Amino acid sequence: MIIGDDRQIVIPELTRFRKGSSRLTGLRCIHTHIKDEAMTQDDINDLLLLRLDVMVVVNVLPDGSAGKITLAHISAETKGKRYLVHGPDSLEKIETLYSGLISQIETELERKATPTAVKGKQKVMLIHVSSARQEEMQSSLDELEELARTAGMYVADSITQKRPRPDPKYLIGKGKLKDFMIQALSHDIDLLIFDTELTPAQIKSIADFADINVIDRTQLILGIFEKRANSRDGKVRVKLAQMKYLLPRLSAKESALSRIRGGIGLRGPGETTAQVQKRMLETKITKLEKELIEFEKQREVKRRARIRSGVKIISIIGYTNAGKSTLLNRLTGSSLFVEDLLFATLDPAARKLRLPGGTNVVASDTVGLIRNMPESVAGAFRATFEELEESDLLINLIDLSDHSFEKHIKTTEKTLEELGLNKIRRLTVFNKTEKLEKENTENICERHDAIAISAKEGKGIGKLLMRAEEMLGEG
Ligand SMILES: Nc1nc2c(ncn2[C@@H]2O[C@H](COP(=O)(O)OP(=O)(O)OP(=O)(O)O)[C@@H](O)[C@H]2O)c(=O)[nH]1
Ligand SMILES: [Mg+2]
Repeated sequence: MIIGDDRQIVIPELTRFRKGSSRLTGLRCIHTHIKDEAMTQDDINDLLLLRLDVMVVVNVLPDGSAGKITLAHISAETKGKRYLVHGPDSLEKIETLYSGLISQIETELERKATPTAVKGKQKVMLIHVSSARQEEMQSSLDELEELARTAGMYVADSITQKRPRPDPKYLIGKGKLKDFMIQALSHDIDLLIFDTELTPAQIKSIADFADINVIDRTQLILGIFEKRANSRDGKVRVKLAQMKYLLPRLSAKESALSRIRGGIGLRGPGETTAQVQKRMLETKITKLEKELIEFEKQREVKRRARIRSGVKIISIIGYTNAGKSTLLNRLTGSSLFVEDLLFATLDPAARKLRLPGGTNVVASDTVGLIRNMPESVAGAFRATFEELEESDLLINLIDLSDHSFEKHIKTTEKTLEELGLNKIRRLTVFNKTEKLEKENTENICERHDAIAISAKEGKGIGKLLMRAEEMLGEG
């Protein structure tokens, strides 16, 4: 039993006491109203946002004794009203109604829950908020959905919300956010993913809003990178990116843990521990950065050796999932990891290759690009891109079968410019063209002065190699 006063009630973290997969919290909130009013909208919001078993209002009579009682509970209906209110009525009536009610609702909720096909996967809801045009929003959401799928999640729902300027505190209006939260909770969502980078303050205030996990696009990408990194080098980079993302958000996370519910705010007790954790994190960051410098030195040695040998370097760059690793496999007969997932490659490989005219070269793969690459991630992987500097030729590989291929080209252009790599000779290559009309492909190729290939089926590879050798000879 948790007892509050006339101002607030502090509900501690109770999940470890829960048994089974109950869909409600197991908490019943009973409170009094001294004015002669029954259930208020705030009471209902608390019921829905906290997934309480029931919300009970006891009206207090002028002499201090208990009067009529009102009871509200979450409805198991997926459509229509999300809650039901009974009363005001006498205590006896409400009591009869109450027996067996909760287990009945839970059974019903369980029955209507997640289909078995997605069991074991995290059920997520995506939220995109911006002032962009509808199609722009949708294409961004599509990509977020791909990212979520790559992370092994099940996307149950997604929402777009047009807003000229983001709300500094909640990103969207408080009312809208409340509606989204209730929608998420009633669909039994495990996680909300925002299609943007949230500020520390936004994460805190959104997480304080309801008992639901919230992450942003950056965290999702970091999570994928974490799963994908195999080499020590890659692992250190990802860890570093994660810590740099976490550092400014530490205090926010701390107080979200010791969160106060019921719509009444109070500072969590975690503020000082956050300071300690911050210092620890800073120490770890310094250590990892040192380790990374060691890696850079080793790479530098290898690089020098490569330059001395005079072997030309061809690097395959492009948007994530374009087929870069597939192409490198095709060119060099290797068997690098290829997957229809974003960021399959985090540990780029380099392989020797002999071109048709007899030129020996080294061909290398790169980490895929994505639009709006989070700064923390970009920073940690920048060095691996800077190595592209010594390339004699860049093969810019583009998945022509992707509707957003023109945006992908722009992202690559922008990245190359930022890294000062736009002076290096570049060959534009369209991949996955076996999926498209030949005539159409030819037109696009002409416009972009590009070569069409299918890395998967091995089409156009000879032409690509010849063109590459020609370009290498030119300079
Ligand atoms: N239809 C078709 N699919 C292809 C072709 N080339 C590659 N793919 C597929 O595209 C997906 C991505 O290929 P990868 O080689 O992993 O792509 P990547 O560019 O290395 O991707 P990341 O490492 O994740 O950035 C895989 O499912 C491949 O089988 C092609 O020519 N045609
Ligand atoms: Mg790859």
